[in-house]
Amino acid sequence: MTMTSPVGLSVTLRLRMGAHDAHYAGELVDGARVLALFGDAATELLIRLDGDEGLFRAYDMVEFLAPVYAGDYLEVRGVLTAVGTTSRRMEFEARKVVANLRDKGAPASAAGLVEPAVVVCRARGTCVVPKPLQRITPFAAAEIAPEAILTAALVGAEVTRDQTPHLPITAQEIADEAARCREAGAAVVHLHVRNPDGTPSQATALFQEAIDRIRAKTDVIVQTSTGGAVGMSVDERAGPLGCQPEMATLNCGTLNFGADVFVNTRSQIRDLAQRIRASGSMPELECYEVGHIDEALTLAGEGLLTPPLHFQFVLGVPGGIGAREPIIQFMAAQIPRGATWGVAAVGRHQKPMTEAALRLGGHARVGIEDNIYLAKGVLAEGSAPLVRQAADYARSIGRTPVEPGRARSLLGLEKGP
Ligand code: KMH
Ligand code: ZN
Repeated sequence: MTMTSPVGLSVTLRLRMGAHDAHYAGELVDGARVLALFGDAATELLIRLDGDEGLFRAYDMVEFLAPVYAGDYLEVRGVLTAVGTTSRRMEFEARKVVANLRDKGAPASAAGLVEPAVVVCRARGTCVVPKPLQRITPFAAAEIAPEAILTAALVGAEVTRDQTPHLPITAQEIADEAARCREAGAAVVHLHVRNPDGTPSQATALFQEAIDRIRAKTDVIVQTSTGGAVGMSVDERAGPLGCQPEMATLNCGTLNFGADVFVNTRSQIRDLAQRIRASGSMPELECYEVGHIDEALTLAGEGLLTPPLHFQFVLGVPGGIGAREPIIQFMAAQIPRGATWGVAAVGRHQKPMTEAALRLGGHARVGIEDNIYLAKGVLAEGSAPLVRQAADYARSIGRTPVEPGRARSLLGLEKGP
């Protein structure tokens, strides 16, 4: 992925202040002239982002820090700091890089470089581009990678057959569903298993049976859960690692999880990270809060995770971070270059957040673990229709759902199934 978000997009203008810009005595350039340059930088950012000049709505901070004279060269930089539905937040800085000498003894034309450059003005403001004027496919200008990895969360630990008759329970039902999801565009299946009575299990033998049956039918990447169900011990949760899965989840922090608490203490996270590494699996870093990203980065700093890192932002869990587009942008902006990210949003948030993630250059997870409805009041007949819906949307904005082989190389997964 060349760029995960347009946040950070910058433009630079450099130009000379002439005698016509000198408004006050002593050839002093007025501050409004510098603000006009900030306006031009903002306009270029909007053109690059939206294909429209947009409107400057308000400055919320302006600081004039040094005088500007005729003959000065100014370098003006504008940076995009946040993108809302129509609003675009920016920061600006103007620096004097060349100045006329203005020395009594020197010729009037004497000038030189200003080193280091002097900051003459800083500002922060908000521009607006109304939706109908956003001509460019959102964020196309930010070089969104064309390929997208779709993950199908087939089973989960919380959904019951009372809620939906389309929940797969037996190994064969799970394998059939995995194959249907692969057909619909999924490259990865996020796997939980159930006991015959439908209750959640992390038993190695049950996972092995499901994985064997999946392998007999399809080539998807199998990503086993190490989250299991709320209340399970770390030993129990680590059961599927006995199958040496290609990928395994690593939950990066504790949170309120509906009426429960999903406990992942710092020592438990480290314990599971070590067990995942020992099993030869690649961790998928599940982050339900911004701080969980920092915890994952701390683990990487401690040498417990090895890049390339793959993050899953889990949004909309009651008690966890909200499911809103600016949250995705913010979370995506926190991860290091070379890392990949996806979004898994729960319930009614699944469809809009999947679409937002795909627009923003991320990957996405759908499936009945997180959401049982295809549309309002319409139960999804398994996870495959949800995958198909996401794949259709991806293609409609120019992104291609990849096959498992390509997903393996995008994720940096060395070993195959
Ligand atoms: N069932 C949730 C408590 C994971 O798979 O790692 C945890 C979960 C995350 O589903
Ligand atoms: Zn899960």
